[in-house]
Amino acid sequence: MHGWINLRCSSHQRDTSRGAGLLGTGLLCLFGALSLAPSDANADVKGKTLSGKLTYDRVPQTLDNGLNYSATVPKPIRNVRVALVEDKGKETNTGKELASTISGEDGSYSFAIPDAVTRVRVRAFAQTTSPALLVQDNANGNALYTLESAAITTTSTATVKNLNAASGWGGSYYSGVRAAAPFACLDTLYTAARAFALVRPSVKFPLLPINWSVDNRPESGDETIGQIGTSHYSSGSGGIFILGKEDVDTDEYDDHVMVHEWGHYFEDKVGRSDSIGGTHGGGDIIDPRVAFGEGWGNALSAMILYPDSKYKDSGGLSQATTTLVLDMEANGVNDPKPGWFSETSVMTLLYDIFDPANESFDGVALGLGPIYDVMTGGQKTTSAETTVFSFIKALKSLPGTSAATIAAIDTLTTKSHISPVKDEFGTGETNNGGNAANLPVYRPMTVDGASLTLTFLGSVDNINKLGANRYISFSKPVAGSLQVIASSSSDIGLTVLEKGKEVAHADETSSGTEQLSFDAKANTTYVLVVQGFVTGSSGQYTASVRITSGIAAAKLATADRKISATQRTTPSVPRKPS
Ligand SMILES: [Ca+2]
Ligand SMILES: [Ca+2]
Ligand SMILES: [Ca+2]
Ligand SMILES: [Ca+2]
Repeated sequence: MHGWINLRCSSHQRDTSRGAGLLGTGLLCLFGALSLAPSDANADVKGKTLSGKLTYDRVPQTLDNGLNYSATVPKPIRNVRVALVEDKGKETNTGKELASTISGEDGSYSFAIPDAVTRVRVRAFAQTTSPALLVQDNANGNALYTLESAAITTTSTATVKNLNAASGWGGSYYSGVRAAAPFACLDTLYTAARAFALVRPSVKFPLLPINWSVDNRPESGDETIGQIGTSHYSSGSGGIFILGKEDVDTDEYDDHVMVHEWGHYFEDKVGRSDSIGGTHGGGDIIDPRVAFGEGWGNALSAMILYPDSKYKDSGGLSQATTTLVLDMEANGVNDPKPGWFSETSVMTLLYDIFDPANESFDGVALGLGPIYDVMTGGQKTTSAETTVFSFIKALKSLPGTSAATIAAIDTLTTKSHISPVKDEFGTGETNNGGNAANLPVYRPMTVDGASLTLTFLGSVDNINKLGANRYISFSKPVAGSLQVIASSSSDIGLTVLEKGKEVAHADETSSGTEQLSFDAKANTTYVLVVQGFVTGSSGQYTASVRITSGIAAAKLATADRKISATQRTTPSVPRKPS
């Protein structure tokens, strides 16, 4: 069971028994001056109630100057578990939990108070129930954040007590507990999950832990002390990590950043992503699986936070700098090389599919429902890899899609320099991203047919760039063993995938021949990704590939073993888009 961090108002009885380590962020008066009733000795009143509203401080972003603390507004703490705790005049941890409820959409809560009980506390957990989200301190034993009142005397028939989780801002730095931050994280991702639940009520999102800490900073290392690299989704732990380091980079109020990471959680838990991750940014001609994954996260943030189409990241000293602004609605901006390999093209395209038909080239207004259907339908089951081609193909194939809508989708993709999509393999695509070797997107091969020569671009700066990755599709009418043999003078690796799942992999030598074999199913489309590992060089290099029936010969004897591709590929997906 989780411990919990008590963000309560208790200056009159500061407890030190649990130690600064667990309390971590210290204590803060959460709802202003206490107003205890003059006497709590009278327990005669029957049918007592305690009610109120729970709020947190929302600090808005600006386009140029980071967070604007002077414009802070209270927002309701929605859908969280709220406990009524008996107060015995001692530390609340030992107080008996008398009842629990769920706060309303307006942050309201209400309890019936047992007749004999005259002193209670209200404890709100940073934990929603539907969908299930929680915010924990990864730098403090994954303690669950809570917001707790001081003692409340309940001798009247109806007692009202409102609680506000304060930002802790002291005018030029955080002088108090940042009690609002965990609830800001929670509220943003509650909004994201609810948006889908509203259009598709049957949606089921599994529990999502959100890891936030004042210690979470952009350093690689040990996440249990706050070295989280950057805000990111971790498929390993199934949780999201959010930056919180004051004067460096905080993300709890950067709601687009948070939803972007939630988009990766969405793909992982209810959809599918074949993205290989790695460094990325606007203007890259990148692996189309990465371009789709990052474009999806950015676009989703603006869909959820519509009509705020501008992704903003605040940071720096006093959080007073807006370090990044990306407008999902502004097609072509910061997109010098548009196309199926550009995350900027993908994000503006996806956003236009969602938003109203509000630009000369934008006649599509599908909203979130069809996007959910595609992401959990055709995009999840495609035999190809998850790219803009598989997404658009599935979108155009949704039942009931009119010819006019299909034509309008084609107009939109054309605006992003993507040819009208015919299938999930990008057949007929004409935009080669500046090098003829980048097309066709997938090269069909015949088992026991001719060999194929692939050309790689050694000038790319990372192995997740388009020029380092080539895609082959193949199938076989009858089941049986297949072998793939690829020869190159340079360093390459082979991966065979079935609907995005790896079925075979070979990356044994630094140059020479890679080979693998696997048991192929009948009439099943496989994708072979050949990855070239030469970067930062000049010129091109090739690999010759054959796919034949039978089992590959024993692995070539070689002393030249090397680290595996999985070790070389960045495991998590960096957030900062540029
Ligand atoms: Ca930030
Ligand atoms: Ca647009
Ligand atoms: Ca639109
Ligand atoms: Ca639009």
